[in-house]
Amino acid sequence: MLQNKATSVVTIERFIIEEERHFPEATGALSGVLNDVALAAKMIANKVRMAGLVDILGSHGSENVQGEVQQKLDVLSNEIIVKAMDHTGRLAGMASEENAEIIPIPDKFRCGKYCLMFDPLDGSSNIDVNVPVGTIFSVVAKTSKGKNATLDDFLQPGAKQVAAGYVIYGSSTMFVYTTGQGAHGFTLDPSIGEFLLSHPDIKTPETGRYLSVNDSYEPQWDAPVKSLMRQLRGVEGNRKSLNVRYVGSLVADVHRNLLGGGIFAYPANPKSPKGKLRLLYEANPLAFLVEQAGGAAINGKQRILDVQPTELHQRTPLYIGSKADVGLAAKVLAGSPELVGA
Ligand code: AFP
Repeated sequence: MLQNKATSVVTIERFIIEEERHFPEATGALSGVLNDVALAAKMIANKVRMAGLVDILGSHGSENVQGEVQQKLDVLSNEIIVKAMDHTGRLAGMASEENAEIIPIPDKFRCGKYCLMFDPLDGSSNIDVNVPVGTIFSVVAKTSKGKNATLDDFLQPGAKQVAAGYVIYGSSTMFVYTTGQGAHGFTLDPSIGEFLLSHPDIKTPETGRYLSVNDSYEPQWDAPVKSLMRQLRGVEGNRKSLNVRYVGSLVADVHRNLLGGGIFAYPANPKSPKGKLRLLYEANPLAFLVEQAGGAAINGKQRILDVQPTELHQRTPLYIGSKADVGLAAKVLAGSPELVGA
């Protein structure tokens, strides 16, 4: 943890500008995108903080494309991000977990060279019980020729991401991001409304302390997944047992494991044959970030960042965290039938 002096804090804006200097050809557009996401995050943080005080809790009544009931804050957060990003001239299109189709840049605004994908408020079913929630985002460069982004621009493997990160709305609000130059964390100082550098160059431990998995699916897991979980818990094989910690809010689980070490797993099961989590909005950005911190992420048979996406709302099994723990998962799961076609 960085000890800032009150007079020498590093704001996220300053850090992003200083990072940009490593790329003499940079136009500043990507820095602008990151700053815009940080602004949207502050607005969402404000709404999340007020959630218990104003009457915006509970289901909004509509269902998103995944058939899940939306919370009001999902809708608000989605709108906040779209409105913060659509007019800047830096993006050629957006894709959100909450929208079935690509979100185009309105005709009245200029288009830019980046595409933004995001899950505006992940873990939103936890809001009613005051559990941390998060925003996850991913940025790729547009590769198609026209003015507006096309589906193919969004369907690039995670290895092509130019930036990714998450915001955790917890006991404090943190913004953690990477542009491929390490993973860096900033904590929101609400008194001045700025994200301040608090966790420069995060390195996740090689072997973890925590295992995060929803155990209630155990009867539905296949044999290799069951064996992996038993090994991670130290009841099979000769590994030291991990501590089980599962919030059920992906950003909170991944954030804790990023700092403390460990593995988060969301295996496939018959109800979710390709897992529950989304490749583009959740797995890819978190995989990029965790790899930059020295960790790893796989779907069980291959590195998440190498998966070629085929659809916008594609789901994937996910095993993410400390290198040694994810390495064990890769070994144990090799040949697991759940992964066929994943
Ligand atoms: P919600 O947004 O519906 O709360 O889902 C959260 C989530 O997508 C992710 O944040 C969790 O890791 C995962 O689902 C939890 O799923 P289970 O309840 O099946 O364990």
